[in-house]
Amino acid sequence: PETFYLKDYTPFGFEVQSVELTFRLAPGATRVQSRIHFAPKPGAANPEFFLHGEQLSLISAAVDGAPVTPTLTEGGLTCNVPDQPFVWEAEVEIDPQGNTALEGLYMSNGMYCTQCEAEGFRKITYYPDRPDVMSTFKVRIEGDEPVKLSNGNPTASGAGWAEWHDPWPKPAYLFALVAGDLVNHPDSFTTMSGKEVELNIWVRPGDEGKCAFGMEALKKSMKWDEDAYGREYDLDIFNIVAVDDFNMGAMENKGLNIFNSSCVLASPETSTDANFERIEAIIAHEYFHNWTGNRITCRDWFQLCLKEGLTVFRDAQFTADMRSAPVKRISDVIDLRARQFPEDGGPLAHPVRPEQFQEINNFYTATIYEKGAEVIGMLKRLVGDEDYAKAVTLYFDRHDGQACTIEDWLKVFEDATGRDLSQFKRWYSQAGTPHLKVSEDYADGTYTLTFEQSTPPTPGQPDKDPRVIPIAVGLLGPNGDEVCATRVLEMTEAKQSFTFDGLAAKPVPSILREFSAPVILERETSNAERAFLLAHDTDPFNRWEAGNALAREARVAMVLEGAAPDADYLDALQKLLRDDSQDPAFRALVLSPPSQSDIAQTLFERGHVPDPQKIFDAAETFAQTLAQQLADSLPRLYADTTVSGAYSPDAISSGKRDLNGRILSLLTRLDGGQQAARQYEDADNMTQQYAALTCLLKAEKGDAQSQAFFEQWKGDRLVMDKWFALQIASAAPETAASVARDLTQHELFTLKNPNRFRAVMGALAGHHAGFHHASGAGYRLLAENLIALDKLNPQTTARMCAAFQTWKRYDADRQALIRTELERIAGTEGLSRDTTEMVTRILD
Ligand code: B3K
Ligand code: ZN
Repeated sequence: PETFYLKDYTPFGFEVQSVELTFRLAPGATRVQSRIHFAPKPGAANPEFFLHGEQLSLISAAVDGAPVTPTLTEGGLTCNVPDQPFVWEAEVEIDPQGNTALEGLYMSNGMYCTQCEAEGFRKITYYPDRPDVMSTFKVRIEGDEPVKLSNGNPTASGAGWAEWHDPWPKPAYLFALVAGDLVNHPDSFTTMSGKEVELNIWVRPGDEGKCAFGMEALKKSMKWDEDAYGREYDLDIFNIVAVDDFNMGAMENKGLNIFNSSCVLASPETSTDANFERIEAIIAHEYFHNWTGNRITCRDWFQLCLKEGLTVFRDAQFTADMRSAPVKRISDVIDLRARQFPEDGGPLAHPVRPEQFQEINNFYTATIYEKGAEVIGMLKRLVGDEDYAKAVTLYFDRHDGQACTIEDWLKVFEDATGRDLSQFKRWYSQAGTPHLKVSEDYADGTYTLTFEQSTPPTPGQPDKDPRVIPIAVGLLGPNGDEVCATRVLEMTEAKQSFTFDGLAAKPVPSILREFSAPVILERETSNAERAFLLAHDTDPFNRWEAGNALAREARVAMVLEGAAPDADYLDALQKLLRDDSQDPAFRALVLSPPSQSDIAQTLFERGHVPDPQKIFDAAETFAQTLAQQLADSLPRLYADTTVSGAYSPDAISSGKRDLNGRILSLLTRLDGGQQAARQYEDADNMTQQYAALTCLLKAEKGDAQSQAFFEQWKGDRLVMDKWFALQIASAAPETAASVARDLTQHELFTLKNPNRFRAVMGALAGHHAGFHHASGAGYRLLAENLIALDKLNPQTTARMCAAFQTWKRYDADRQALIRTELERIAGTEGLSRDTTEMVTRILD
């Protein structure tokens, strides 16, 4: 397959002045007529007129009204066109019904919908399908469907047709069309300049009752973007549509966001607290794209982090403002370490701005999104809040309506602050997570911290240059008081020292507060010091981090030395659990252990070969010991954290329920599931029902409840996804793969719905000891299903291949088993470009 390079960027030779599209909808044979005004760009001598197009049947084409016969090529067409402005017209036929890839125009439960990012528009009609080609769109939809939506504002409609006009020039990847039998949850929002905007969430009949929360989240997002960034909405109407079959979470199409129904539909009975929080964040994310992504878009797909990193950063700020900032930060770092660090440390490592790809859909990664957001966080920390605001305002002023690059983004910071960001730019060009080694020295009241940075080689990048690393540091005195408030050290050299004067005694340092840079901190320290920080640090992130390090060291000692769970750590946990002055959500986070995959990564980094079964056993032993030690207080703790009264998904109640769920899981280890069974019976919301069922299944006491749950919810696809996933997540390591295999035979399992596929295969891949069971059954099952899915849906297949990315961590036997499966996938005839690229990179 062809490889595309950043260095090869060339602008398109034509302006697109306007686009008019007419859709005659029919499931197996939709006709799309296009009428596009092109004008050669001044200065471009005889540019090639190439339009992308895939899986299209060309019916007719004309230039300035005269029929033409274009040359059809691989992936598009070329045509002779005049050297002055002209009108291109074409009619194509497409097959939405047969489109199982869920890219372009497809059908989900009888409803038409589109997904164009990144390169799906070319499956709708012939077009220069690249983000730097922007135009206004007029769309006419003809069909019997009662609801017909597209981007922009509605202009006219009649029996069997509707017309839309989007006045804001946009790239084709933001095009959207929806048609079907939908019902709406309406509302409105008055913008800061007093314009009233009509808001709708469109869903399948029956789902109307699950829209209210999403609508509130949307209004909060609109208000927040005005308050925090001065960004106002710019159309008369904003529509959100929920779709069951969707490859990812949601899509920010201009004025017509399309959502995976799992990321917008919510009700207390069917959604957990975690679902509510995620929905709020994704609605915000897509809405915020209206400015960071849509009004200012990307010049080419190598610049993807320009919109994604920034929009993730903005949605994280929003969540921090709506909920608890420290809890959000801790959760984000847990997520970064779980998803981005393994990517950065393995065969799929790539820079935040990649320089090459075969299939761009394979680059919607944790590196582009989450590390992309971390880079913006560092920039903000370095320049300060005020200059950040100045620079971003300049970005909006200077680049509104443009398709931009990372250079444009950094330039507004340079211009607003006078800083030189050329070294900082390495964060965009160098892959890999820097390791930061710390050593310390104290003499005569002066404390010195010395840092050394190094980044391991990544594919195609053997050597790395030192980066700019903002290191937020505070110092605590021996009695636990802070003797030096947070200071941001700006590291630019490979090795660099910083001093703190006038100290009465050797301090305890709190380094990388708020996780001020996405690095791996390496520091020789003691458990006593960690416990001290857990008790006294003023930075909540580092307090959590100290507890997390204690947990990690305890696990590592158990796995490597067969040690007993560390007594001091158990002690510290108990104290914290009982400390009612602490936010329950924070206590829940401290109580949640590092994931088993995380421990495997730690062991690997320290030169050991991780044994997944041993890691699993250590986790079990630890939890059992903790439960026993807390035996006397668990019932009271459970009672104290139980939330009663009407369900509300707010941060305080959900934090409390999170803690309560963790206490219940400890309690279940002692009472054989009695309390969990009671909670299951009494639960009037999914959070408590699901938490109880999880505990019961884990204890192998939940057969009856699992059956009942199935009967109660078999009609609800989203709840059934939870049921599928939970069967696997709660299975023992030796049975996880066979449980998953049985579930693929279940009547409700289908390859056609990405949510269901992810529920089963994602749960298998997420069961560390089960997936990596020495039998290789987990690897085999995943490979078989990836091969089957690839024929229908390459995008979701390719994404799931990442489950194998950590394979080099494990022993030779496991590596051989995985290699066999990867080679089997790679050798499959007709394998998609998406999956081929992923498997090849992982194998390399
Ligand atoms: N921009 C979309 C993701 C598109 C993925 C294409 N494979 C959603 C988002 O990031 O908001
Ligand atoms: Zn996004």
